[in-house]
Amino acid sequence: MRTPSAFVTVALVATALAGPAFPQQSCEKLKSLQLPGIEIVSATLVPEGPLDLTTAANPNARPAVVPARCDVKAVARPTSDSEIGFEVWLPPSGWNGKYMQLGNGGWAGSIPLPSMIAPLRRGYAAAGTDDGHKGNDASWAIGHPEKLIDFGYRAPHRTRAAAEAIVKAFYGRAPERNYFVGCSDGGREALMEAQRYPEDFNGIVAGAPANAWSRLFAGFVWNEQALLADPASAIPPAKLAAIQKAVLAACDALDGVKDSLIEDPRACRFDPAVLACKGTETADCLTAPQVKALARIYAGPKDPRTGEQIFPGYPPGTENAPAGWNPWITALAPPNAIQFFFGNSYYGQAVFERRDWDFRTMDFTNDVAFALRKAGAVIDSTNPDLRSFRAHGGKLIQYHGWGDAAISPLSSIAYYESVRSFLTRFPDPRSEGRKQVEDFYRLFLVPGMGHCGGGLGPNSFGNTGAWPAGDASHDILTAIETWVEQGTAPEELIGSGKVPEDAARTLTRPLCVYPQVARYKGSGDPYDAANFECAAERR
Ligand SMILES: [Ca+2]
Repeated sequence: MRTPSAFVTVALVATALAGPAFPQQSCEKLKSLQLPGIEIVSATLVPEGPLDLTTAANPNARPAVVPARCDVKAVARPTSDSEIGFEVWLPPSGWNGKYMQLGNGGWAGSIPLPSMIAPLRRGYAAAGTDDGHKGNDASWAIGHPEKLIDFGYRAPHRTRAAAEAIVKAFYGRAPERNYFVGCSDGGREALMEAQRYPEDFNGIVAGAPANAWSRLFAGFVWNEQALLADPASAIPPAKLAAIQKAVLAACDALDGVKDSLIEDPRACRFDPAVLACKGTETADCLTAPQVKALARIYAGPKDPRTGEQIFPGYPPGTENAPAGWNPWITALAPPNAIQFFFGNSYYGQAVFERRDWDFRTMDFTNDVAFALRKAGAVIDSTNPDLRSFRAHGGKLIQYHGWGDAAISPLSSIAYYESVRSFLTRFPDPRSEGRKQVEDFYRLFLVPGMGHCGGGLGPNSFGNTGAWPAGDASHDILTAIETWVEQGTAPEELIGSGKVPEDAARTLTRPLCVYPQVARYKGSGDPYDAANFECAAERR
């Protein structure tokens, strides 16, 4: 068996030679690599072939063909209660000299293998972690504060450090660039890394971040209470089409194009009362309790004592979109009631650690404050101080769909603005004005898009992990690479998708750097990005 010191020697020699990015040793020998607090479970050279991607949360996942890789499975145990599973995939040939770590979804609990395939195909060494537990709820958190920390921030950070050592041992040198790409919980992890470990990554893509976790999940319970306030409050899926239609009638044309997409729903003033049934209840109208529930969902949770907005409500316009409000918001019965599941698992299991916790007891003044102090202190990634990340030269791209029924996109704006506000007190002499933030952090809002993808409109721009095969110049993953490696910041992305009213047609649309919006030039095909420009204000 090779000793640790022999590994160090190999690494030093290879570094000195700065040789090509080929493996300096066999994959199998990584099994005997000695790293403090890390157990290498296996190191196996796997030929290209189908990989089983089923997990507890996704038991019906189809297998995918994955390129050849040196597959390193490992466990990190930074505390006696830790069991952080992670996996590193190393290209046996054609390594691009870089590392990409992929984020999780929901409560994590499995390694995000599906997201690791595209980076591997692109030549990256790719890795992901299960965040320190198995399974997709938060029952593991009861009585395990160290596991909560592993989930909150330790697992991605430890994975990053261990993966670098594994890459070094295999190729003889460390990655030249390090990237983190994640959406939802992965977006939370992405911002956590930028805030807490600003030197870990050169480039970060944070999609639809669940970074204000405690407040977001309070919103889930808020919706739960709104829809179950009385038996007549529930909003049946059959009524979502009428709601969306009424919203679009009021707001679609505000952006200059009637296309069933609302470029900036903040400009939309929609009163749910217009849907009130005039006589007999039908699928096209809402009863008084349903109007009240809908208004509460749009408004979002508020502290009943101070009136403070705990978390933003949901923008109107995609209530009936695929994977939209049903199942995210309005579904009431398991297994489809996603927000109910998340709200109850966080407040019941992670915050109060009581299996019998009842969402009806939620006190939006004291319980949210308690959550922020307790679990939120390790899970929430809302710290606006990105000075160290900026000083380190880090670049951050964030995106969020305007039709996200899981996490209100207004939350992304709130975090971005909090960073901007914070940094005005600490100006970087190399930047001016608004560029203080834009020089390292840009936010893109996507009209119609659902949670991390899906929904309506221009919802495809490399966000779902698949790099476009052809011209990728406006793809988000190419954008972060270009920004980090060439210093050129993205001025716009191009999203593509289906025309909402004609699924047989394709549309493209510029996605603009917030706070700019895409403005129709006034002539030409409104489904062609060429006929739009990113502008500071709506006309
Ligand atoms: Ca429109």
